[in-house]
Amino acid sequence: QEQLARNIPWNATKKAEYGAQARTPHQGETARAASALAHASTVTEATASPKTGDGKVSSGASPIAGALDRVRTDDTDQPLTTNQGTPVADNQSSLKAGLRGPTLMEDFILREKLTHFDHERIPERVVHARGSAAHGYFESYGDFSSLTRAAPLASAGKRTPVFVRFSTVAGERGSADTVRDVRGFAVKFYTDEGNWDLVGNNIPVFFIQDAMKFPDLIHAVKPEPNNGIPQAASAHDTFWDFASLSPETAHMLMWHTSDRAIPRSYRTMQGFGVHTFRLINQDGEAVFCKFHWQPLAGTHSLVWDEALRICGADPDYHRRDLWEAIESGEYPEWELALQVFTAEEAEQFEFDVLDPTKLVPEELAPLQIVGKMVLDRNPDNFFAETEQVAFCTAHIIPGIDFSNDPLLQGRIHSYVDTQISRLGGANFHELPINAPIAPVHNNQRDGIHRQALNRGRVAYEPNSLGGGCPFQTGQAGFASFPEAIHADKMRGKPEKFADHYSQARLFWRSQTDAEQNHIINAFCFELGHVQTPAIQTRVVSMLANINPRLASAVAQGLGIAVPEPMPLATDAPIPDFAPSPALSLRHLPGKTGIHTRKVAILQGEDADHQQLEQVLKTLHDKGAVTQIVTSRASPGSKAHATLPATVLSATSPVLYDGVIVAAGDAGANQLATDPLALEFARLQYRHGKPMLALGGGKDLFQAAQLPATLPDGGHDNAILVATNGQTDDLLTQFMRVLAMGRITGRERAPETA
Ligand code: HDD
Repeated sequence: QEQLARNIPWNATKKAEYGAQARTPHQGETARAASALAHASTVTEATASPKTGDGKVSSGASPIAGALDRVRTDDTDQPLTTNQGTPVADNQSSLKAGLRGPTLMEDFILREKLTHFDHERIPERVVHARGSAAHGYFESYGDFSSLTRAAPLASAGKRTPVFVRFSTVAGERGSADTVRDVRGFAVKFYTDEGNWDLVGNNIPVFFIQDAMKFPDLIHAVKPEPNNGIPQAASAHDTFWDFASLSPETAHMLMWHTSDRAIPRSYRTMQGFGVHTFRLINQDGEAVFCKFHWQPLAGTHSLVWDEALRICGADPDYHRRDLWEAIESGEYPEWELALQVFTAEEAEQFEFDVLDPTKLVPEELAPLQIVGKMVLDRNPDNFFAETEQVAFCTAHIIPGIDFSNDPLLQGRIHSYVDTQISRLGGANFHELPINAPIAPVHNNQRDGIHRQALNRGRVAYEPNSLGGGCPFQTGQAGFASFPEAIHADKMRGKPEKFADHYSQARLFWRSQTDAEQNHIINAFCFELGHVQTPAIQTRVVSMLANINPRLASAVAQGLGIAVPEPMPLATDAPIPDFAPSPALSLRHLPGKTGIHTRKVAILQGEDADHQQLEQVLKTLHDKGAVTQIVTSRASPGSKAHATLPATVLSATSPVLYDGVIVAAGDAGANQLATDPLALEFARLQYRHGKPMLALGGGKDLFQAAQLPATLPDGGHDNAILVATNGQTDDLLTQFMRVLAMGRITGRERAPETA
C-alpha cells in the first residue's frame, strides 16, 4: 500500500531480508498487525468490495450473492496470518540455524504454507473440465403453476438466483476455449424448495442412447491413452472408430460438425436440457417437457479457421468474453422456453421421446417462453465457485421429474458420485457455492469436512425424543410421478431407437447452404486426421445414409470413393421430416444488434481525426466496442475508442468482428507495406467480416488483393470504401453485417465427387 501510494517501482524492504538486517524484524508492521487483527476479516454486504460488473451489489436480485458474503474475505488493510490466525512477521525467509544453516523442522509457518500449497489441486472434472461461470437470476414471466409447481415459475416477476457454468467437454482444465466441441450449459437454480440443477448442453441431442456407453464414448474422445494426444479434439482415430461403430451417433455428429460446436461466445449459444423431463402441477398432473435457453444476443458462431487461430491468439476467448461483458454491465441474457407435450402426443410421434439422440421439432411442439435469465455478477474466486460448484442431474425440486430416458437415468447416479471423489467426500453440498438457500434438515451426519453443527441427540427417524423432527412433508414435498409400469426386467432398447438417420437428415435439410458447407469441411478436417482408412470409409458410409452430396463431398475431400451406405439397424421405414427452420443458426439473429461486437480501427497516423471520432461515436451509440490498432506504438493523437490502443504485433485480426481502416495517404501507404496489416485485412476478408475503408484506407484493401466480387459472381456488400468522405450509408451497411455476424458468400462451396 505504502509502496503503491509513493509509487515506488521496486520492493523497498527487499534489502532487509539479507545479512545482519534480517535479525531485526521490520519495524512497524508487526505492531500494526495486532490492532488490525481486532477486525474480523469476513466481509459483510455493507463492507463487501464492489465486485458486480457495474459496481452495483445485486443481492436484491440474487440472494445467493448476499448469502455468499458470509464466506467472502477481503485482505484490504489486514495483516498476514497463518491459517490459525497467528500474525506472521516475516513471510520472506524460512527459519534457519544461522543465516547459512539448514531450515528448522520447527518452522511451522513454512511447513503450513508448503503443506497447503502441496494440496492445492483437486482432480479436474472427468468431462467438462474447462469452464467459466457467473452468478445471476432467473425471472419468471408469469404464473405457470397450471403446468408445474416448480418454485421458480410460481409468479410473474419472481426471481430465483442462479449460478451458471459453461464448458467444453473433452479438453483438460487448461485447454483452449474455441476448440470444436459440444459446450456444457449447466444452471443451478437456488430455489426456495431446494436446488434444481438443469445440466444441459448447447446442442439438443446426444451421441449415445444409454448411460452404459458413456465411459466408452468419453474414453474414445479424450486424448488417446498411450500418448495423451490430441488435446481437446475429436479429430483422431479412437473417436471416429467409436462413432462409426455406434451409428446412433449420426444425428449428434451432424451438430458436432456444424457451427454449433464453435460458438462465437457463450453469450450467443442456445442451451438445452436435452432429455425429455416431466412437469407436474399442484394436482399431480404431468406433461412431458424439453427445456430450451434462447440467447437474446442471438446465435452466432465462429468459422473454423478463425476458431483455430483464436486457440493461439487468446485461448481464454470465451472466458474473457463472459467476464468482460459482465464487468462492463452488458449482462448476458437468455429466455427459458418450454416445449410441452402430453404422453398421448408423444405416442403419436414417429420417434421415441425417451431417445436422447432425437429432438422434438418445434413444428410438433411449439416453444413457450416462460422467463428470462440474466447473468450479472462474476465470481469472486474461480476455484471456490467455478471449480467447486457441483452440478447433479439428481438435484430436482417438486414440480419437475425425470423421464425414463436411459441416458438421463444413468446421469442421476453419475454426477453425485463424481463429486465425491472430485470434491473429496459426501459433504460437498455444504461448500458455499453448492449450499442451497432453502434450509437443510435431515438425519445425515458426519463425514469428512462436515460444517454443520447439528444439535441434539436425535439423528434418526422415526423418533419421539426429537418430537418427530425433522418431519416428512407428505404432499407438500417432492413426490415422484406414479407412472404405471408393467414390464419384463431386461437389457435392450425400444424399437424406435433403431432409427439413426431420420433426424440427421432433418438437421442437414434445415441448414443453409453455407452451414451445409461448413459441415462438409468439418467432416473433411476431422476425418483427415484419422489415420485408419477403414474408419474414414465407415464414417462416409454413415453419411451416405444422410445425404448424397454430403457423402460425396466428404469422400472427395478425403480422396476416397463413396462407399455403400451403412446397413440400417431397422427394417422399419425411416420417417421423413420436413425442414425445421429453427435448427439453423440463422433462425435466431438476436435482439441486441451490434451490442458488444468488437471493431478494430486500423489507424494510420494521419487519419482524419474528426471523421473517425464521428464514426466511433455512431458505433458506441449502438453499443459496439472499439479498439485502435496501429502499425507501431505512436504517441500521435488517438481517437476515443472503448479499449486502450494496441499494436498489430500484439493483437490478432481473429479477435475482432469487423475492421475499419482509417488513414491519410502516407499512413495508408505505410499500412499497405506492413505484412501484419496485410494479413489483418486478408483474414478479416477470409472470415467474412465487414470491412470499411476511410480516406486512404482503400489502399490497404488493394494491396491485400481482396477480390472485388464473390465466388458466385455477386457483389461483396461488406467491403465498403468511403470515397467522398460520406460515411453514413456505408457505416449503416457495416453495422448491418456486424449485427448479422459475418457474410458467408466469400467462401467457396466444397466440390463433390
Ligand atoms: Fe454429463 C459433467 C452435460 C451425459 C456424466 N455433463 C457435465 C457437465 C455438463 C454435462 C454441462 C458439466 C457441469 C459443470 O459445469 O460442472 N452430460 C451433459 C449432457 C449429457 C450428459 C447434456 C447428455 C444429455 N454425463 C452424461 C452421461 C453421464 C455424464 C450419460 C454418465 C452416465 N457429466 C458426467 C459426469 C460429470 C459431467 C462424469 C463430470 C463432472 C461432473 O459431472 O460434475 O458426472
